Amino acid sequence: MNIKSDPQLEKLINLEEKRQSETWSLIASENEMFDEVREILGSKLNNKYSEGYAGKRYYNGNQFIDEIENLAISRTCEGFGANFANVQSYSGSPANQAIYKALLNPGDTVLGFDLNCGGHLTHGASVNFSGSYYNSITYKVDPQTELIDFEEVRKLAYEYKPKLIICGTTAYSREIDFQKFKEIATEVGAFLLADISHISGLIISNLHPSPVGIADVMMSTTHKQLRGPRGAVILSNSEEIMTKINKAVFPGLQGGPHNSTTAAIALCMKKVNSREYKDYCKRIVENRKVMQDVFVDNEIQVVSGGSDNHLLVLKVGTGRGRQVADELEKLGIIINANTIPFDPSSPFKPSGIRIGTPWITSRNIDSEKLTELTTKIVEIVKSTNI
Ligand code: DSN
Repeated sequence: MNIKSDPQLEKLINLEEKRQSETWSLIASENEMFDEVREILGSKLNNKYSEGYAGKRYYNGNQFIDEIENLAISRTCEGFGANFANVQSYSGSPANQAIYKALLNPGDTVLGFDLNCGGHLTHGASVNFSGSYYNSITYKVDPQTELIDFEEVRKLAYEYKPKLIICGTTAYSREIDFQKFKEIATEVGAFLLADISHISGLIISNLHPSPVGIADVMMSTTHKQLRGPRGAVILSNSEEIMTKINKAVFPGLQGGPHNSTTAAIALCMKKVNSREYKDYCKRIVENRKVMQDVFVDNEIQVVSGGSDNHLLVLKVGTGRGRQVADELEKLGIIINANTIPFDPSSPFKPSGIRIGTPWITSRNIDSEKLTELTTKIVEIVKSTNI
């Protein structure tokens, strides 16, 4: 990249781009966006303000922005098979904030997945808005199986009568049973939110069951498996709920949408609705399986004993996750230290690492390189855990 007016910044951007090309990111939430998506993000759509929604904008001159946003909405609905979508949220956390604002009042009870067990900050962590403005209760995994403990979900739901139950994960490697969550939500009269940010590509590709038609509301970031811009989509089959969500996004929380992002979502939703993309998602899962087999063969403990999706959480010794991550970085392998269920250490010094395969799959990693990376991870985990 050339930035004639700012060589200092040019150098830093080029260094980061070089770092990305010379290392292998196994961070489960990261990916290489489609090239054309990246081009759209630099478009002049960015110059335009367009508070409101198509046909109801506050400023003039939005005829093309309206068409672009409508295209993004219709392709998102088609891709996920949902009736209604909002594509304006700036990213995943603001999208979840908007859903809370639409469905709850401050102080209402929310039942979400524990952060240490694989949930997300916005699912009720005490340090986050979701845990400080709302009465947050969290369910965990079963300590033996390390699978979501539905008995506990039901028990807590009956005890605390949440207004919202959240099923969604950032570090959980197993299939989510949306139907079971819905049954419990219905029994206690709660809304069900499915945060599918990590698995939306697998859902679109029919490699994971879809929550559409089950959960009341769903959301996904667009930059993980979907390879789109940093943004988010919110989906529902209920017009009533989507009307509330639209109001919560704008004017409730945000001003003008980021129109380049909206256009980039329109493109990414076209691209993911293809045979080629579905094959790509299959390869994500296959690559994860290859890695998992090597870890298991080498007696490295995998949380829950395995995975059904794109990621693995490995137990690397009490408090040793960050050390493993740092050692791997020296070898050009980028992963993140992660808590494990009931982590005996702290989130700053967690006892696991999380590994995901979307980005290496986007780079068409071959089997030789995949084996090489996996072997290095095994070596570092073993040498650190002594
Ligand atoms: N930071 C993302 C992840 O790593 O899963 C979630 O927001």
